[in-house]
Amino acid sequence: MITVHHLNNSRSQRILWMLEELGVDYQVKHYQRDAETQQAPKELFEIHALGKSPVITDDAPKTAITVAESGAIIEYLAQAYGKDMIPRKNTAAYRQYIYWLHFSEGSLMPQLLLKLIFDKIKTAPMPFFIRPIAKGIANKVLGNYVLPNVKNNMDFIEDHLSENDWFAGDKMTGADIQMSFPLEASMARTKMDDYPHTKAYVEKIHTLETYQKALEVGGPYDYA
Ligand SMILES: N[C@@H](CCC(=O)N[C@@H](CS)C(=O)NCC(=O)O)C(=O)O
Repeated sequence: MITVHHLNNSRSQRILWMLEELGVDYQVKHYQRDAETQQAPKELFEIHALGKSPVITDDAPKTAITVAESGAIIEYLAQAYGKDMIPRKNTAAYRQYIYWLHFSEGSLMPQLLLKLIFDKIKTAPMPFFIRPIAKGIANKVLGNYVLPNVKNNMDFIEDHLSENDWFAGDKMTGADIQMSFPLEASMARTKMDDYPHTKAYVEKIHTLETYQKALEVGGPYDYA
């Protein structure tokens, strides 16, 4: 049986969606973020050394295994339980699948996280005489580095989705599931006026029955 160690309101939501899409049996162990720090509880360190979510354990078919890191979990589940979520090897669609599976956490999420952190610095509690300095530095990093990179990434995604219904090939794959979280997070924090295809894509995945079922299983999720 697969167990998803699910942290509320987190990337782990997409693993629940993947499992609903695959139609395999699984159970969920729920973990709650600390209300103040938003950190995961320390029980997650008992499952994997980094103490993050998602992480899954699977005691089938033969040996018990633990898999961490969303992209690796999606790839593992697709390989083990449903090849339909991976395009055929050595095809253009397969190369796209690998690309977007890695792009999500490797390129896009770091930029979105930097934006979140530097935006937070501007409003963090601090002595009044420090604020203009902190704000100045944050605005400089945002303006010179972070925002141009976020825009570049988002323009690139918009371009791709203006010509493709899905990220890899002509049907949904694990790459779509992996890309869902950063796009949802962007939509929650950014005006999407310049990204109509990306916005429509996120709205489309939100209507899927499997996505809705995963939401019921996972509990409150800010980005749906
Ligand atoms: N790249 C990792 C990121 C894992 C990660 O940072 N998860 C967040 C939830 S979205 C987490 O566990 N945060 C709680 C913490 O850092 O204490 C993945 O995609 O699995």
